[in-house]
Amino acid sequence: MSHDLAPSLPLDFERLPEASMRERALRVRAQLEARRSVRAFSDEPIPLEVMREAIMAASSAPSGAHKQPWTFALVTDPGIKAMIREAAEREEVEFYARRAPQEWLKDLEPLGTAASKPYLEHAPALIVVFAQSQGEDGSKHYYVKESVGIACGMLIAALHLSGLATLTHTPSPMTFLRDVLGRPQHERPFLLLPVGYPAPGCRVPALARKRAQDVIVEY
Ligand code: IYR
Repeated sequence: MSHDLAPSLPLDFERLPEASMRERALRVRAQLEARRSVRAFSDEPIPLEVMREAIMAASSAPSGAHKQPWTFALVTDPGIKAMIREAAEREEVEFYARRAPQEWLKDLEPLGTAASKPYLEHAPALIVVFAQSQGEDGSKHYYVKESVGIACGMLIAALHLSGLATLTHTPSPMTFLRDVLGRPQHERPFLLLPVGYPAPGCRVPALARKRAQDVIVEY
């Protein structure tokens, strides 16, 4: 059996003194803990170069067999944002009025969410993340949800660390995004992220996060 091993290069890795590792770990935690989901955006424009850099940071995520099974649609066109808002709200009206079970609606109450989604138009940019179920040529992709999920986490972190606010929005179902954006069949809408600056005076729910002892089990 022949093996087609990729050419290799030396790993670029900086070994840090433990004291600076501790310092960095605390700082990274504080920075990431300061991220909040924002539902009220200013319509002020944002530097698109920052968006593109954050998307490319996300696109460096690990993926199954390095297939990089993602496409990021960066939407700033007001007409397209309006179409997305209209289609999303049509689904959300159904969701809140009929589709959602009572328990789900009860769980959403503290967040104050509703079928109206003005941020889809007010936010200066939307990123629609698509998961490619296979390659353009029909080639196999692996661990697609895991890979795209990791890339989305990196995207949210990159945008936050670059000074932008985001919302993780998942209208359900969101297949309409493929039609509105004219994406091919093998691309499945995975996540919709409004991005921008928070509206002046923006408030967020006072939510508690789990403590270390609630989320870490050490063996
Ligand atoms: N997609 C709906 C409902 C919703 C669901 C969950 I789970 C949330 O954490 C928040 C909202 C909406 O966007 O309103």
